Amino acid sequence: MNRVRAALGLDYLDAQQFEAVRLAKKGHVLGAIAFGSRPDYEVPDCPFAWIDLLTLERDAVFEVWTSEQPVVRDDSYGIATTRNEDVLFGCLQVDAETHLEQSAHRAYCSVFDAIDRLGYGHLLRVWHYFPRINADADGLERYRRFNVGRHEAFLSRHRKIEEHAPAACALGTRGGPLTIYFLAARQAGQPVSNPRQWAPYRYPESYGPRGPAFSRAMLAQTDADMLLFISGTASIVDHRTLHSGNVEEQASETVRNLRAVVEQARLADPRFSDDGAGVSFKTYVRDSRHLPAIRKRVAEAFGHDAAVVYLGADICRSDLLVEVEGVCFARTDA
Ligand code: 3EB
Repeated sequence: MNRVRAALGLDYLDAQQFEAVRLAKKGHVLGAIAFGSRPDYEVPDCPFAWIDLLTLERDAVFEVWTSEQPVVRDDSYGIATTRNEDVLFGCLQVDAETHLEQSAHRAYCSVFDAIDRLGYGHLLRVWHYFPRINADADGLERYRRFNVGRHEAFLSRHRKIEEHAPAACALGTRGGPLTIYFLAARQAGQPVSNPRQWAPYRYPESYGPRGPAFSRAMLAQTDADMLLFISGTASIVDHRTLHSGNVEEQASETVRNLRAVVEQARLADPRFSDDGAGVSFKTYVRDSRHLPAIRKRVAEAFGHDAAVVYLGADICRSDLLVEVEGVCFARTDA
């Protein structure tokens, strides 16, 4: 399998901790994304976005990606990027009030063009956030319009979705633009499927004219670590939402899907393990009253070692109450 030499770091920090990391790891911060209340802090000098979601347990959460190797900043091509020798972090924000289809298409095309020109042509993981995700726009849900634009961008740039779809998630915010941030690499990752679920890009047309272009997970090998990017995972079996209206059951089904994806990754590479430590989750909760029930299930499943951040967000199917994304680090030098 291809190797990414530089080890990556991921932490979910509060404002003070982030400030400390900015100083301690100057020149080694790939990017930072803030979730929570409107920032009253100084905008950092790395690619950065603020995303307007409710944080359920803390004030603000900073998702911070760091690199053992020093990073190079490059904002050509209209996207804020940093890179080391092997991976590139990028972040962009575009207006998403209307014409979401076109906005998504343009944004994705500019991502593809930028990563190709910079020589990091393989998307590993992409995060998408935009407001009113479940709202109707001229007869089609905004999430479905987003899917059309994303799909068309893969076609426009001659990328086969089955081969190139990254791990991803798409969540609804309280306001603001369409924010996209991503990790891309010089070497392709390995897409991982979930035998319990259809590939999203093969969903029936009843979920929209174009399926969502993402893979259930993406495996990337580094010298020191193996990384597994787990896409937003929810209570979906085959292509159907299960347990409509039942948050406990949805949380349990989501855990079964997370385990199935991790198991699949382990088949692809036996050096991968899922012993709770080294796992970070972001858990999206549609209705904050469901937090205790969801937290209970996640803690039962993954123990208290796993780093879990809880965010209030709209999920891309209106009948989904919970979604969990993850990053697993499995050290392979032990
Ligand atoms: C699903 O499995 C649930 O549109 O990028 C999960 C992860 C979901 C990513 C995306 C959507 C996306 O279809 C929704």
